[in-house]
Amino acid sequence: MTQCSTRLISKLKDAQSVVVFTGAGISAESGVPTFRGNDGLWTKFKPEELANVDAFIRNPELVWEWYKHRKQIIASIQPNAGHYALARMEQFHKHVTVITQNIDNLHRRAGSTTVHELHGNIEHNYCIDCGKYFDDQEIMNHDRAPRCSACNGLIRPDVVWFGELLPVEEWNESVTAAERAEVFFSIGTSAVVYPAASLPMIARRAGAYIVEINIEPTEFSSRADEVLLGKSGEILPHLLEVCYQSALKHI
Ligand code: BV8
Ligand code: ZN
Repeated sequence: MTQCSTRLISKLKDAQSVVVFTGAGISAESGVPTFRGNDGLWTKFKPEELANVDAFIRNPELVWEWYKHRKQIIASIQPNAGHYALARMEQFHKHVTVITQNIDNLHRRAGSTTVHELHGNIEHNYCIDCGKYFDDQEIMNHDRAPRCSACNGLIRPDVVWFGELLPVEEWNESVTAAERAEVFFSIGTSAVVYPAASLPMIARRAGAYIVEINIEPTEFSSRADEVLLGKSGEILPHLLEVCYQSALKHI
């Protein structure tokens, strides 16, 4: 287990505001497949065939088959020790902001209260013509691509596809949080999808202490102040034990 440094312990002891930026890796130990790992989703499917609006209009049945498969996985799993450790972090700082690229809702289910979902939420759906909202109960029993009860338009999952803008408020609040962070964690992300992947650099430029947690080095690792190599579901509970217990002893 990679140890966290005394520098990180002292940074966390005094930090008012901590930001945690997460990607698919933090949900891997819950059983959610990642995108770019060896067993990643993009090794089986091509994002350009599935995660963009043209693909959806061209072949809504294929895209719905993929999202229904992922909805079923996500409905059957639980947050893991990493999600719960982040939720517990809130008792030690004035502000803990979770900024996630994940669409699995696991941070909220683990108890995190400030969560910005940059790429949407797979449990939400809406009509592409009139915008009417549909939750999963209303659409999951359709065999074919579900249609809107109000205007018969195609219903889509409320996620951000390639080439689509991120939700403006979520993005703006995430940038503000990154600029204010004293400690910024980047956890379980390959940091290759923009603009989300620009957040660690925004935080670094604003003076935050940057910690990366991943099972392997990423494109961003060289710019982190500290890299903790290992599974987030193991490192985060350990980090809570070591960093915060000693912080509590100093109070
Ligand atoms: C945008 C859909 C502005 C939701 C996703 C050409 C045209 C248009 C845009 C672009 C273009 N070229 C580039 C772009 C920008 C593009 C982009 O960045 N492309 C990249 C790939 C080059 N971005 C966009 O299109 C974004 N929008 O730019 O709009 C715009 C709009 C119009 C006109 C002008 C400008 C939209 C991006 C969102 C795309 N949606 N998915 C869904 O179905 O999920 S992307 C997909 O990647 C997911 O959302 C995912 O969240 C995201 C990032 O992946 P990661 O989470 O990092 O997952 P990954 O598998 O890669 O990595 C997992 C990591 O965890 C690994 O490092 C692994 O080692 C680690 N790990 C594994 N297990 C563990 C672990 N770590 C710790 N513990 C473990 N146990
Ligand atoms: Zn409609």
